[in-house]
Amino acid sequence: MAYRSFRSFLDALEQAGELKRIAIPVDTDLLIAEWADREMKSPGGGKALLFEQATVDGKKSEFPVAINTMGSRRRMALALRIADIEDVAREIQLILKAKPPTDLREGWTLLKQGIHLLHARPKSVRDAPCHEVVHRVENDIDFSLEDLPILKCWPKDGGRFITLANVHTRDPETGARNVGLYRMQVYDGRTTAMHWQLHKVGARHGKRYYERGERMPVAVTLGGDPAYTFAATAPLPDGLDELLFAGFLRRKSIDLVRCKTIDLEVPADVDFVLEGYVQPGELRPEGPFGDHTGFYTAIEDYPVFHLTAITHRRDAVYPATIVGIPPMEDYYIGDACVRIFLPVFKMNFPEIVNMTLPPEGVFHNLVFVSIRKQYPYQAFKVMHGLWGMGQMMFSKYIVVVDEDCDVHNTSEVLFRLCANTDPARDTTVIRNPSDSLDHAPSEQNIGSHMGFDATHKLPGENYLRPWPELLKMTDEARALVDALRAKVT
Ligand SMILES: Cc1cc2nc3c(=O)[nH]c(=O)nc-3n(C[C@H](O)[C@H](O)[C@H](O)COP(=O)(O)O)c2cc1C
Ligand SMILES: [Mn+2]
Repeated sequence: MAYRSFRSFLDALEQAGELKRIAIPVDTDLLIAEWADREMKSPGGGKALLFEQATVDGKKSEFPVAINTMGSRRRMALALRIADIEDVAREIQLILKAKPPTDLREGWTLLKQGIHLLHARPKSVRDAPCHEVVHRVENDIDFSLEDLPILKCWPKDGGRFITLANVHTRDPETGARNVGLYRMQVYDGRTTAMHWQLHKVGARHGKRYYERGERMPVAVTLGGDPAYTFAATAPLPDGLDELLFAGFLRRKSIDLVRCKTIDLEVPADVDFVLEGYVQPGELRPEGPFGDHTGFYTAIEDYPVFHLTAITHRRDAVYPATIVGIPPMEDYYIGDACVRIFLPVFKMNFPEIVNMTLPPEGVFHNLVFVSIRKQYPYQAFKVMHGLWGMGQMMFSKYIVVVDEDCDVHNTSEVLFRLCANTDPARDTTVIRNPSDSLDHAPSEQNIGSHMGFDATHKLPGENYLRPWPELLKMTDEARALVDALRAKVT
């Protein structure tokens, strides 16, 4: 199920008619971004783009640039090599429900699940495609980050940004690995910013090293099986290894290879590895950056990443994305994540039927959740529960609707919201941590969130009249009109 390389994923996209090759020179300074933005905003997310002649300061780069490779439901499924994201969700649901088998068929199913989980554990290897070409900073001053086709995305960005960086770090106390997708602003050929925000695991690992006064090894990988990048964006609980999760997703354990200049391991088949370190206490202004909020995030101090080596495959492709006013590629990444983890939400809240983060809310601003409501104030219980779950803490607005409302139909949700709520009675405003990128709260990282109970009201919810009935045609009339319409069209 796994891809041997990022290129083989691009081949699969091309075979599926999901990739456009662009053979003419296009510059990495704004032009690839503008081209990709139009593609991402075309119906259904457009196609993936492969810029075969990306130019940097007018000079053709050695490496092509791939962008929007996960920017549709179809491409997201192709990235994980599955027919449908729901297949993974079903598998996770099965594992969560796993119990001692009571008959042979159940036993067989469990066994197969066990094998998949066994496959998930990473293995160590010595030879790696990502080491085909090795540039150590100490003895190879000719090659630097300036040789990579790194994009400048928006006119007022503080510089070029690596946008699909899989950042590998280790907890110095437990040795636990983490991989997070954090952007990196290029300062010069050997130095970048490291934009792990306050609430992210990379930042927590960093804090441990700073407390010990130790230099922190950091490895950044680009490309390889897209399952790696997807796993790096997934809001897994702290301590759950993204590479184990990626191995589970692609049904094949990941081959890990030791880095050349630091004591960390990375997937052997990625396209590029940037090896380096973060020095305790060193901070430098990062930004501005045209962010997925649709606004520029202001300049702020972030840790600095110092490069010690760049290694790459001989046939490396540079993977990129851009973020901005929705809809963008990242919506489809987040959407796949919510669908895959729906069983986990349902396990915690059995009343949850469906849930989505619509594109307009750029991840955290808006959540639609449908529930099977049985008792008074249950919608509020679900909101508070979600606000307490990992990165769901950032959810600015949560709208809870009844189970018969399709959360993927924003128009239907807004109808329920408008029709079913009395604002004073059916809303709640709470205090919670805010996403670092949210510019609306008066102060960064803290703010208020609002929940809307758009479900039908039960006795005990201060609704003093009988709840009316939603209009619905009879099945018989519907079938008859289906038949009649077939005669005229
Ligand atoms: C395209 C894209 C860019 C992102 N950029 C950042 C970033 O610069 N900083 C950050 O902290 N999170 C960023 N994120 C979100 C993190 O990848 C996400 O919160 C992830 O779960 C963090 O992993 P962690 O919990 O292991 O830290 C980005 C996500 C996407 C999809
Ligand atoms: Mn993590």
